[in-house]
Amino acid sequence: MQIFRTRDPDFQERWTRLCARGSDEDEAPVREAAARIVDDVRKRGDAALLEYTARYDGFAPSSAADLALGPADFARAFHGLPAAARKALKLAADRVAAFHRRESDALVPSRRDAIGATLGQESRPLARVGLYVPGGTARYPSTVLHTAVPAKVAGVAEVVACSPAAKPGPDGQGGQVDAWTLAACHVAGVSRLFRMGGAQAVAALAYGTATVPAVDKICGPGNAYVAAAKRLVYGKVDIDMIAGPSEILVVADGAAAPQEVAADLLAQAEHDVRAVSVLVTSSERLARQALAEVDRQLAVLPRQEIASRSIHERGAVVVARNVAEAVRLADEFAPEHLALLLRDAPRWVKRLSRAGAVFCGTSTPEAVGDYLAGPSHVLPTAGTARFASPLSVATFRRRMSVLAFTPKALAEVAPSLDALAMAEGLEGHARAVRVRLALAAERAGAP
Ligand code: HSO
Ligand code: ZN
Repeated sequence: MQIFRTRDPDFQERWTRLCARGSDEDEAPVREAAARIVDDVRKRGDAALLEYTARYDGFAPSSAADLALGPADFARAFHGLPAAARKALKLAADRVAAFHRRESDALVPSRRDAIGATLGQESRPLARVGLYVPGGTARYPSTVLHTAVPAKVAGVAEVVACSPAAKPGPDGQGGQVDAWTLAACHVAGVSRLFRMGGAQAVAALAYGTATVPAVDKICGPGNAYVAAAKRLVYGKVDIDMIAGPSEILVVADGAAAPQEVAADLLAQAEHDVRAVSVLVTSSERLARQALAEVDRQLAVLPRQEIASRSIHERGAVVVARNVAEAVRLADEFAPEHLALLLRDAPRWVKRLSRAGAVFCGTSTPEAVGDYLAGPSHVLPTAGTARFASPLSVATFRRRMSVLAFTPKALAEVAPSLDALAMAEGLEGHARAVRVRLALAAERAGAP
């Protein structure tokens, strides 16, 4: 884990490099492979989807219909779990729903203005959305909850999910999706889960196949191929964001506990070898203690191999001159997760504007947000918190503007409208107004 200080002569160079973490989906080979797959599924539908699923997930059902699991499978999985597991899923789902129900639509309310034009906006849920739930080395039932629950709160009628099945075991049996993920579909009200992943899953959801319905929007995190495919299908469907590897930036002062700092860094690092964990601290002593503690905790972490590569290849400790400087750097980094292990954490929030989610104080570990705090854990990564927001109810709704003029209001603005239309050389527009004024005059003059 590299360590450097803001007063080092080469600080700016090192910091800029750290901030510039890109994601591998920008790499040409990933983009090209994703484009080939998307194109193939678009053209050949289920046949291509089945081929890629067999090749990449080792799952080869006899018909594409077998890719889908439904409410009966979800209910069976849910009721097969121990009571404590069912309780945990329900608690998480309830808290996520409760938080997202508090979201407001922030609409422009309909209002009649001085000339008699009634103008406003209304909002409607998307009809059908597709959620990508990552598979691979970890399972993510929490991601089912943190995407499907806000979608249902938004009023989406049909929520379908997809997730790659586990690789077949020694018995050769493929197609397994873990019980917790299926149970989460039950709790969240998912309609169908397709056992498919990668770029082929994104393409199937975007273009539709005989088996997979085309959706209006694809949401949820995935690997580099998924991210590249989402970029490719954007425009045919909407997407939530391009998610890169998970990341955390911890800002800690001298009073922070090194054990907590290290645990938060490792909780992120264990996700993925490409995860990014950064500590920015005002205390040289804490920096040293945290480094030692990371090594101690790594030695006994089950996912040590992944976490160790992430920490050593992508992790960093930065020593700042003071807390204000540390907070300024954190904002510049625009992390997905920003943990403030500071004595007066909430006070610093007003200085921040560029983080996916801010975790204030020692009793708010980032892990609480991953599972059951309430706000969705799908957050902008890779510095996109500069402009992007967390997944929310708004992600699943769209607005439409509604306009209604009275004849008097139209007459009032007609001369200006005419002038604008003629200036653009669009006399047809001008005539569409003039014809109404003429008809209105006729009607008024009629006996
Ligand atoms: N930290 C991940 C979410 C997650 N953690 C799911 C555990 N499960 C990205 O925000
Ligand atoms: Zn996590």
